[in-house]
Amino acid sequence: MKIGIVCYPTYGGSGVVATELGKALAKEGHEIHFITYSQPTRLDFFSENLYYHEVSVNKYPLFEYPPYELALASRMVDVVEHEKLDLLHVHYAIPHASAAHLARQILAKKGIVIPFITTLHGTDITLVGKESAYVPVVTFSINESNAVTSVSEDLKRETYAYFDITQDIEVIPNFIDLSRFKKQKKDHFKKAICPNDEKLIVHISNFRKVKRVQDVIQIFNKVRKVIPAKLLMVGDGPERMYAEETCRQTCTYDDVRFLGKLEAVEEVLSVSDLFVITSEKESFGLSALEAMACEVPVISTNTGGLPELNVNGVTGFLCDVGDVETMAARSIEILDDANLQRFKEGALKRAHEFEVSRILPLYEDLYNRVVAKAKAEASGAVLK
Ligand code: GMT
Repeated sequence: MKIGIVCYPTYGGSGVVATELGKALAKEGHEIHFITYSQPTRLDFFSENLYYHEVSVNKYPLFEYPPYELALASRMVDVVEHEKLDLLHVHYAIPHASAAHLARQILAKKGIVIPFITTLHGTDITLVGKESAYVPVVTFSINESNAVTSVSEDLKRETYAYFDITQDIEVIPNFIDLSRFKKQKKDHFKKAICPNDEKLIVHISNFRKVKRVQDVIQIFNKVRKVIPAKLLMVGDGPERMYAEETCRQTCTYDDVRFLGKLEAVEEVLSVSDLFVITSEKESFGLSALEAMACEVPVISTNTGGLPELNVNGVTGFLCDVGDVETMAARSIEILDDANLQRFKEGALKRAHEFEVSRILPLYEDLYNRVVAKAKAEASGAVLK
């Protein structure tokens, strides 16, 4: 099948999922065309089945806000027409779903049938999508999609609760490539960070407000009073500066390292003992799954889709948002040498349930159904 994938090419989870999905589909022999404004971060190699089409927006002086959505729709039209695509799969509702709808209409006028699938990732519904300025467009473009998927049951519930949705939403969770995300032997790295055999706690995110990174630091400060520990903060974003400031003030700065954005997160995860994710909202928690695949137990909040991934008492613990006291106590429990191995094994076992080879067929099955239905509808329309 020839599939166009539209996503944000940045470090965010939705872009990662879209890129990894495209790569996995290409391996299965599908022809994948990425349509976005810059090369997706994890798409930095050559494969005969992968293509990248850049969307460029001219910064004409008249435009205070360059019309990206229109440039994207036009590029979709161009790629569908010339590469003879069967399907568009857009990740993140805003503005990708509405641009796909526009492209589909333009192509229909040319007699070309192009169904589109929208995958909801989280903040496109839980934060940005709920802004009243976007609600009508988000609702409309979800309802107009040929199919809609969400990355968790919770996100599906939330979408139905907030928007007037007439469309079926299929849940297809995030997935993991276990050939890449696996515990590697990096003893020298562990020794360098934890010279006295301290336990290593890690947090990975885009440091947005929704991640509550200050909670991570509070938890760490409580844990290190009981267990010698170090903290690695991976990623970058608006809250990083405040987080660093807090570390300086609470005198833990020497024990905390801010590593910024890292491509090979699996190397850091390979030497970590505990992953902490304190988000206020989290539709799935791909970073927690990546940690689990590297045998790292997870302390998470019990919000959004996290309880669908992190199994309380088995792969880690689930705690109320902001309850740093309990999160610290549970962290200490996991890091206790009498328990740690059991949690590591639980985390890895659970990660296997989200292996890409298990999830990919769900997308392929959906693609086949959507394309077949669109073709049948089109031929029915012609016959009438
Ligand atoms: O976590 C982020 O802020 C990035 C965001 C995105 O849209 O790129 O991630 C969302 O999509 C990921 C992939 O489906 C999910 O694993 C994340 O849980 C979700 N983030 C939130 O819901 C906050």
